[in-house]
Amino acid sequence: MLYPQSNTYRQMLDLSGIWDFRFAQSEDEDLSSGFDESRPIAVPASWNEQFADERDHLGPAWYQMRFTLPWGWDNHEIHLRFNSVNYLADVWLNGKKVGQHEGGHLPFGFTINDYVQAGENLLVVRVDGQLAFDHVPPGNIPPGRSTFGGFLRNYPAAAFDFYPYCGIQRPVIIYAKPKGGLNNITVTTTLDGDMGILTINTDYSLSNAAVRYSLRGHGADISLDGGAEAQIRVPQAALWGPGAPNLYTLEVALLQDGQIYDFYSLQIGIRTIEVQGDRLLLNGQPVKLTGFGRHEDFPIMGRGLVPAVIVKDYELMHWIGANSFRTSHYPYSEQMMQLADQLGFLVIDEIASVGLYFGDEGTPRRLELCQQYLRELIARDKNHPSVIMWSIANEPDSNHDEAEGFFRNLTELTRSLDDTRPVTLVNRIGIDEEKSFDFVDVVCLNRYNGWYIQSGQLDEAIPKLAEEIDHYHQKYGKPIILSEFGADTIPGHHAQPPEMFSEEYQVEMLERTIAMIDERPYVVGQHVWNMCDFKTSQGVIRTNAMNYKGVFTRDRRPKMAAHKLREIWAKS
Ligand code: BDP
Repeated sequence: MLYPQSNTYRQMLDLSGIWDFRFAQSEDEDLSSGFDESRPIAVPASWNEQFADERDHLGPAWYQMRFTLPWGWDNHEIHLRFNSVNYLADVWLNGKKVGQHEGGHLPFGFTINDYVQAGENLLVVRVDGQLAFDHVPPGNIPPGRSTFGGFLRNYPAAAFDFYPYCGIQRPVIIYAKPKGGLNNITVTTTLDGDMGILTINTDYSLSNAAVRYSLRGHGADISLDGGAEAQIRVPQAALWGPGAPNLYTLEVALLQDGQIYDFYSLQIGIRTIEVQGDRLLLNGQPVKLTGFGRHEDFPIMGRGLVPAVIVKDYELMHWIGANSFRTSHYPYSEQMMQLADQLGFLVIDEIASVGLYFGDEGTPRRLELCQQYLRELIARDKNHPSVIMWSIANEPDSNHDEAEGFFRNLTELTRSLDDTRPVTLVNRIGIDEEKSFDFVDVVCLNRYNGWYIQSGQLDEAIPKLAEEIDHYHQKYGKPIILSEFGADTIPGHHAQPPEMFSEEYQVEMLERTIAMIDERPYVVGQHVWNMCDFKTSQGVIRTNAMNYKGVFTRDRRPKMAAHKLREIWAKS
């Protein structure tokens, strides 16, 4: 799936702005032809923090907006693209149903030539963010079924630890492209000595067409005429990696009778990523990940796209010496991914399969959704050099008998869609028999020794964690990433000797944990939980409905631990 772009052959119109909004009066209310009474709402943004009431109202709700097509689009294919709507979206144009999409963090779109009209068009979207046991991620699950659905109920009752923000959370774009033009471009890169090899697959439906490929940058200026498949060899390739995010511009021109008919340009990084024994190799060299699990979360915007926050977060990650992050616990915006390529960050790209449990009638539907998310994610992110690994789940109940088949299926599906990147699953405390570690490539462990277990006792916690990590290493011989470790920390709360929730305790826990894993070369990654404090559901373990494990506050001010991490990571 190509991100829309404007050039001589393609045009796009961003529908961001103030739309009309109202909550549905009932489940079966039908406002698909439009409505008069409404309140204004910003798009993109979650709806929950925009109003003075109804924060926890998860829908359904109705959005509408009016637009007029730009001049000259008549002979083109016209597409409507939603970059992210959480959770369930139903779309009508001029009163006619265009389609539906389930799942909150991946783009979807429709060809709308049969729906648009000259003059004004009315776009109506019904969005439902209500939690349900057979959604992914799930919520409102029967008591006792999983960690978050246990006796400690949170509100809203998400089976995951972040606020279930709803709405049209990323831009809505209309774009026009030449009929039968470029639909898809897939680029993979390999190395032969210092020769970079690009293998390109292009999809289009125009007949009697040819394709001209041009690659420019870092001294290269290569043009090649071919068809849907091509290979470009780049002598003395400037490789992509953290610290040297070398990108080439690949231009793909679809030709008819020697004339350009359609055109698309993309940024390509030449790099390899592989697992060899218990190491992770980037461009053939062992790489160690430093960084964070994050969230797309900011006051008022909720999970809505805020370009300034994206830029700020990369600035802070650079300042602190991070080289990577995991898209915990759902795919991040395409803007975030494009900047990862440009700025040289390594990304573990995760679908929204968090809070998964087994043993009820929802499993088949949850599997279907995870499969759909993987297909959509890989279609969206396959060309990003920054993406070095696919994560198929965060902390599922993966010791359940049903889990093995479930995750084997997802692992195989991932490999069939992209065999160039390792696959991982992120395991949680208390899963003694992780069913997936036999078949995934990288062992990701979320561990809270010194927090949820051995609380307040770092002298006990660190050796226990070391023992467990060594056990996993011996058992599987695969690279290990400590994908979460951390401590809730109220900014400004101090204690000597350090105690839980104080800034000193967070510093000491992170410092001692990192010192321990730094002695183990097979621990190829350390991702602190979390980069920033973030909003979650109300519950007895979440003061102010916040998770305070950030090393930065929610408004991006450093806690003591941020300075400590900067000192530690500067040395590595
Ligand atoms: C882990 C989850 C993460 C939570 C974190 C925590 O993966 O989503 O926010 O614990 O409790 O279990 O802070």
